[in-house]
Amino acid sequence: MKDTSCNAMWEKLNLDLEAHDGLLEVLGKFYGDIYLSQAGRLQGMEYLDFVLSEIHGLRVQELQAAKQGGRKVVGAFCVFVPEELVLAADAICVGLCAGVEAGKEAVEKILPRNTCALIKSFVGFKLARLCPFTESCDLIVGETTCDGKKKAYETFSEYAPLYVMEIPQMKMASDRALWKAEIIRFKDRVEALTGNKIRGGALNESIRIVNERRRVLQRLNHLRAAVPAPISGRDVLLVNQVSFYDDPLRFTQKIRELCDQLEVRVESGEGIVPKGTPRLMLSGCPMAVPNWKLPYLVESSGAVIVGEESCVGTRNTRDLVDEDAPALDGMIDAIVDRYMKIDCACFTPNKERLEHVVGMARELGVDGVIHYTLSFCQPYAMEALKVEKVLQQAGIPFLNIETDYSMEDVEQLKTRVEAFVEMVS
Ligand code: BJ8
Repeated sequence: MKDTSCNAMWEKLNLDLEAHDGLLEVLGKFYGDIYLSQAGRLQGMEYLDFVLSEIHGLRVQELQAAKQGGRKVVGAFCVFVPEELVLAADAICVGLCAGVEAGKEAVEKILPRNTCALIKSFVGFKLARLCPFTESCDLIVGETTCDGKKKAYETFSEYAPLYVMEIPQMKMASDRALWKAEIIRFKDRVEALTGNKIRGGALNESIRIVNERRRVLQRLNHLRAAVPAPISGRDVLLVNQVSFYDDPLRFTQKIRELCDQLEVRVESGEGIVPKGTPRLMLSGCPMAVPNWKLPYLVESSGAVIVGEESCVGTRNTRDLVDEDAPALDGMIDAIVDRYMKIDCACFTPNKERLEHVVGMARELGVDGVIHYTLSFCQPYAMEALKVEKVLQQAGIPFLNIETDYSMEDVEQLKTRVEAFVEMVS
């Protein structure tokens, strides 16, 4: 993953080159162990391997070229940020990953130690000057989802060009009105940033582009209902992670090709694992790139993951924006309605999520569900108890895992995961 030809660009972006080299080296090693070591991967995965091998290289070069051509780059940490509006203003939207420990010492000087790993990671990447995506952003969009993020953004704004969207906490008519006002405020902000007025034609096109990406991911998830599973959970997690920062048109095309190959595999009754391999589903907090710890533990314990009920998974792809709204106002309403359907644990009440978890588990024919909560994430920790209850009622085995990005608990987690896999086998 180390590409010295990019050094000049990284230097210009003011990265800490030595620490950055170290990060890429560790990432490369992890990727080799966790991904490239898998047997029976389809040719379509070469695209993902290439994107990962160039994670801080080619895509960042593309962003820099776009910026030189006058386009703006907008970063986001949450699936509530409406990418459609960013694209319609001819800007580029990138998901800023926060899936590995970075700059921990510096972060813990300005944030409480008992803050969730995802928050510490994005602040750490900035403080340690390790992420060329963060450094490429003309604007970073935060949101008032959980308390941890909300308060951390106050600190983060001292270091980065930040804009915060107010996310409702309930789903009543007044909340929808608030969310619509926020979408319009965001539209105005993006227009001011880019100098481009968002018009109906461009918005309709960007709605279709983002929907197409969701559709291809829906297709991929649907294929995983096959027995035996045609693709590993690790690989699909990677697909979802890459969806946040690669060019949406290229990504959709490449995953379409991967799905074509998977369809052939399914039709021939082949799988990535033998028939009878325990099928598990993950549910809970998002796993941002390169957070591969739990999926790797699960799949090296004799099970296969066939679904992710998460924002780096079906929560981000389940719902589409209505494409048929005739005018700009109607398109804004369609965006408002689509994003109000997100079943993040920050909402109260959040019964839809429980229905989605059970529905998905049944559809995919899983033998068990592993609920994944990042330590100190109260919304998902609280909902884990509810998820356990509904799954118990549905007769689906459940395992609750709470962890962070460190490797200290790997052995202990492995023992628990292995025992669960044995139990559901
Ligand atoms: S829509 S899940 S991406 S907020 S893990 S930072 S909740 S303490 S990430 Fe999320 Fe948007 Fe919701 Fe999805 Fe807080 Fe929990 Fe940390 Fe979290």
